Amino acid sequence: MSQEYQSILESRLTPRDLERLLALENAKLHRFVAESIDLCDPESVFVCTDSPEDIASVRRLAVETGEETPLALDGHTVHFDGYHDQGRDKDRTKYLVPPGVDLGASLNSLDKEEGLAEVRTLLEGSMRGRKVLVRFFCLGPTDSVFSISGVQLTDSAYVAHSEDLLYRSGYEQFKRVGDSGEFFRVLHSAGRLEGNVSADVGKRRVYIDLEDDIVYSVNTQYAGNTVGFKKLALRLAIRKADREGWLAEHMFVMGVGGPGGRKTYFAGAFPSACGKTSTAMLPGETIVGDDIAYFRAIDADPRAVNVEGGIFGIIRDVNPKDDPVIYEVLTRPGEVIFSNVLVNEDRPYWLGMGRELPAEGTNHSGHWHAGDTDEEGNEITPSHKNARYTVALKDLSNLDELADDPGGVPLHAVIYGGRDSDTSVPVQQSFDWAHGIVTMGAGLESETTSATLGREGVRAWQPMSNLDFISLPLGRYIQNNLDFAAGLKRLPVIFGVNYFLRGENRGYLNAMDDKHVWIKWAELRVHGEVRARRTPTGLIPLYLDLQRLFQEQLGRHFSRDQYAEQFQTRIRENLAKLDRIVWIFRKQVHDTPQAVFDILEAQRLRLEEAMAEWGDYVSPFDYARDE
Ligand code: SPV
Ligand code: MN
Repeated sequence: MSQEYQSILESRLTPRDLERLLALENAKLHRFVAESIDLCDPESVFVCTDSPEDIASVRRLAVETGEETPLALDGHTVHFDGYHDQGRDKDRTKYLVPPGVDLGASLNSLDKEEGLAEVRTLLEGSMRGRKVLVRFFCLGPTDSVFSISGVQLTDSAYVAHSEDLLYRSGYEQFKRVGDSGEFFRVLHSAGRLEGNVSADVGKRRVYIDLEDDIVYSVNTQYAGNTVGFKKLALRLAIRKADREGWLAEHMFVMGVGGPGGRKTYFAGAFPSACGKTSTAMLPGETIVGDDIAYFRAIDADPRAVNVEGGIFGIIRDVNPKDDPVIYEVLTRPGEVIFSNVLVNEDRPYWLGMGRELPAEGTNHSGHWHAGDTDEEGNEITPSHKNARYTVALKDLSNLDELADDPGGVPLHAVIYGGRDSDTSVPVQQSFDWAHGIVTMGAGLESETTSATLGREGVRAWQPMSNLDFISLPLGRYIQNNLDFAAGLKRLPVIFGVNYFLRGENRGYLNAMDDKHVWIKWAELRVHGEVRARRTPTGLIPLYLDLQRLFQEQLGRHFSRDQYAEQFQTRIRENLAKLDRIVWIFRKQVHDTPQAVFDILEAQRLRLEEAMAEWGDYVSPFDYARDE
């Protein structure tokens, strides 16, 4: 180690912490820690190992600093982010790129030197008077071809505590690997605090240095901007995957039961707040992960892992009927961090929990009464719409038995879904891998939600639900997805779903649990056990199969009229969507693969032919049955 780093570390770390850090023989790591401490100037440094005592001390610290407050049930705490720090800040999340690198118009990037200078100025002295926690994690299962090591420095014990629940420990892995291998680095400071929340959110920055695999985040606490190994590292992983020939995706992974006790593994991409976690949590099925997946071909077999070890889930609408598994975890003792919920007499409350909420309490706005408005006159909801819970997967009764398997799970199917009120059918299978990747993945649109700052309900292009995190020129990222199929001995089957179709009076056409039927149908299709109808946009279920599945799965009747309304092809809307998508691929993406245009054009021709024959809306009963 250079003399300079050594002397910084020796003067700032206690002998115990220094010894812990030096036990990891990695010069690049030592340098990162020394430089970060020198820049942020914390009062003390805690190097956290994987030991239960160390992990418990982080949990205690989060309460001591006041970032978390214990609630009535044992193990439950609540954390509040500032009123204006309640979602991912897309505008101020930027890629730092060296001169000459062009990521394309849809990616937010900034000259590297300029960005580094700016964020370093904001980080300078930002940790004064506080303790910095140095944490080590492993993305993906440990001891696996999927494993990626990561180190995070943060002055927020809440962030560090969340990471304990969300990631597999990585100190021992760093020790084993030593100086070999790449790793991700994250530096976070909540910045100046007022009442325990980041005070300077106007100077919030999340900058991602793609060359050096370092993320900087400052003046924010919301986990999506600060828990480095969530979406921030996903952006780094997408680059690494591109270099090494695998995929990093914004997807859940789950096991779906089929006839005879069979299990079929699905990965699914949905934009934030569009039913992703509740799909992964369907009662009776098993969860591997709810947010981020890595895919690799191992001996030509497609395999998937959950990058994480926990869930940072949206709590809104978690109730005993719609999300019984999570509801149970949130209402019994056990380690749970609630964030931005309403608290009354030490109990958490949230929108859609299936019971009446108190008319006052403490929430993300401070002390709250029903009817309170903010400075812009907007009504303050009792809990924030993006309020969350953080739990470890090991505390769930439905955790899949292969969740930590170093070889991952076999990837049998991929689902893409968005929030689409008027265009796509509830479920359809693609004609083949490329058709699914292009029309269901790359062409996905979704209406915006409260998981990101900004206006809600605006239709936006959301390729693979990953747009916010794609760190490559988009065409290249899509090509990587197309190429993943090459040479596989078994191809995952691709499906498109839409849980948000609305009828004439704008009401939703589907109940929340209908998704279970779509998934069960898809499971049968993977094994070729039910037939389908061939429409211009994909293969849809037969009515009788859905009628049977609704009865078996939900004990409900599914009528022919419901089928006819939900599964009709809305030709006009589909053509309008194609126009929008083709325009984006022509004007906004500078490296669109030709295959994208070819596949979209073929879809247009099929839609136009159907329109010539049947008109603007085609009944599903009009289509022939496919084998
Ligand atoms: C999402 O918004 O997609 C999340 C939460 O999963 S965040 O950590 O904000 O990304
Ligand atoms: Mn997500």
